[in-house]
Amino acid sequence: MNMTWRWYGEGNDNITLDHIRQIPGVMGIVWSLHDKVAGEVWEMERIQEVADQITSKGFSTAVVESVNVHDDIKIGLPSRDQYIDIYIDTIRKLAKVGVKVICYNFMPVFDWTRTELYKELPDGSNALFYEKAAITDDPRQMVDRILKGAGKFTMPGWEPERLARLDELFAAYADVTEDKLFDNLKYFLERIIPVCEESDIKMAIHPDDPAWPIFGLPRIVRSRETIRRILDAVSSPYNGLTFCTGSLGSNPENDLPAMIREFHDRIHFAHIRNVKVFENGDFIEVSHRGKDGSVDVPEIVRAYHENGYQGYVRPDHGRHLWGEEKNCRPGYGLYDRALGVMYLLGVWDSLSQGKGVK
Ligand code: DNO
Repeated sequence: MNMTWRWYGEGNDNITLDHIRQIPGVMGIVWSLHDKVAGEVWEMERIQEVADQITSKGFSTAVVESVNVHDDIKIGLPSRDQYIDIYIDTIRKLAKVGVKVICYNFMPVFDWTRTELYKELPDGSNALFYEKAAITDDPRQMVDRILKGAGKFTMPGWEPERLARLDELFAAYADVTEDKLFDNLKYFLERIIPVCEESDIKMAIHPDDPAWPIFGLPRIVRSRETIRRILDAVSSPYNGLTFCTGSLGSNPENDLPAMIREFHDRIHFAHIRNVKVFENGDFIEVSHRGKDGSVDVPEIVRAYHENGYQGYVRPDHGRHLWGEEKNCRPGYGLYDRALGVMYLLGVWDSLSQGKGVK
């Protein structure tokens, strides 16, 4: 497994590349041009500038998370072709700085959703929480609540500029059913995958988080069947997955190790983290340790290990510890993610004893 770390860029993250260098085993930085909105052109100079910062500290630039997909592509408007052309231009440029995997999502309107950013855990740390009953038909309430509770950093996909257009966005998705969204994803993939094959960049779709429809919007990456349908729709290995155990693990019906065993050769990026799911369906993000939550993290690592997984991995989210609350991006502090790296590598290394699996 090739361990990586998500970094939001200079001046946009409280964690520096020098901090990350001190976490054992991290080989690559997962990066993006975070100020770019979906559909905007990525200039080569900007790409090169961030890639140089990353490589100058000895890290690989192989994973970009995310190049966001414009809503017109998800909705299937005639203007989608022009946005797909821009996406293709970005893929070609990213290939020039050694990018091998692009993580993206196809969730309408929102990226991942939580109802509380700093819910206290029994040990006094705090973490992202999802309360089912707090998600009503009115997304505006949720948005106000999240923006009010936020510190100096936002959650990805919850940028205030974007949320200001909420009513307009909801109206635009009014006729988009699950099947229509799926067809629009297929259309997008059919256009970009040949370019990915030429450029040797693998697309890795991120599952919906939580793994069910919210606010009446369709969600199509949430279970074994829905994932199989997407991978079969365009059968190239360049059409692959970001397998996020926290997102898919929000629904206890998802048998995560079995899904890894089925999809491993199409998983290009693994987000490994734990969630504790309560009986009423609420869930909270907890430490990576298997025993602390509902996701059997050692079994997840074992499923990758037994398949000789060589792809990219990141510890994904962590709790906020030791004064991090509101001083780091929600879910993206330094300490718990660093503990997560060590836990994941610990399990991996113990499985590798004497077997020579890197
Ligand atoms: C959350 C992330 C997601 C992910 C996007 C990919 O922490 O995993 O925001 O980056 O869904 O486009």
